[in-house]
Amino acid sequence: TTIRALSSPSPTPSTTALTQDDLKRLAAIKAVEYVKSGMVLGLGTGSTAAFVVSEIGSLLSSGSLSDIVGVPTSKRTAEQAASLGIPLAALDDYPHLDLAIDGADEVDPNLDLVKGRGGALLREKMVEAASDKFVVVADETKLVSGLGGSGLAMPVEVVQFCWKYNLKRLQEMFKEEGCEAKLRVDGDGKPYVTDNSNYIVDLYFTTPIKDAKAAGEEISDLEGVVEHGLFLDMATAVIIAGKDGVTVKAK
Ligand code: ABF
Repeated sequence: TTIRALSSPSPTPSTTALTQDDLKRLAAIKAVEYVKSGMVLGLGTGSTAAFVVSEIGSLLSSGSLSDIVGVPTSKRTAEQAASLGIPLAALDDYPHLDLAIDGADEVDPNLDLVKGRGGALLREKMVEAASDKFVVVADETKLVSGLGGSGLAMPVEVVQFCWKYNLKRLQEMFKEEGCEAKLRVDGDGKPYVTDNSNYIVDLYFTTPIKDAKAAGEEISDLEGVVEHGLFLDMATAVIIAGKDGVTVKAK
């Protein structure tokens, strides 16, 4: 069901067009309406999630929110939250969260997601799976008809040991989708290392994945694969900010 949320007063034609960052911030502001004092919150990773963390920090410092515990999904989110005075904890101490809010790279019509282009997919999936509610924030560019359809990366976190072996197995697994698998590297060409000391193999498809559920299970069965970026049947609501306002799609 799609509930048309109160959209922000649409800019008069004379105002400058909303930038992608404006849309991300609008989605973040809408998502923070789900946050209540006393909650244990999963804090997402990425530029849209960063707006959510910033909003929560502002509400805490203004006194509108209190008694929040944040469980971060990456070291960089932990740093941002700590700098804003958000009390932090880990799943070891808070195995049951009230709500997680995070971004996504792709959102399909069933509210299934591709996540992980920010490299934080393992901790994101652990935190979001431990949350009663998982609200996704995204701008309209993330909407796809089928996962993998954006032609951008679908990440798989793998152990460093024999990563080439797993890269080849992943590419072969999706040859029908025209898959090209690439080891993610950072700015100086060295392999990108996740917060969990693993590598990431990014899968690029020329056509959407036919059966995402089966694909997720097959990827997870590969020895040496730690986690993948298919977040299926996990989101409870997706907040999409577009040029004509903010829409909440709920399961
Ligand atoms: C994070 O949000 C990642 O899983 C995903 O890559 C990212 C989306 O980034 P952004 O909000 O910057 O587009 O959860």
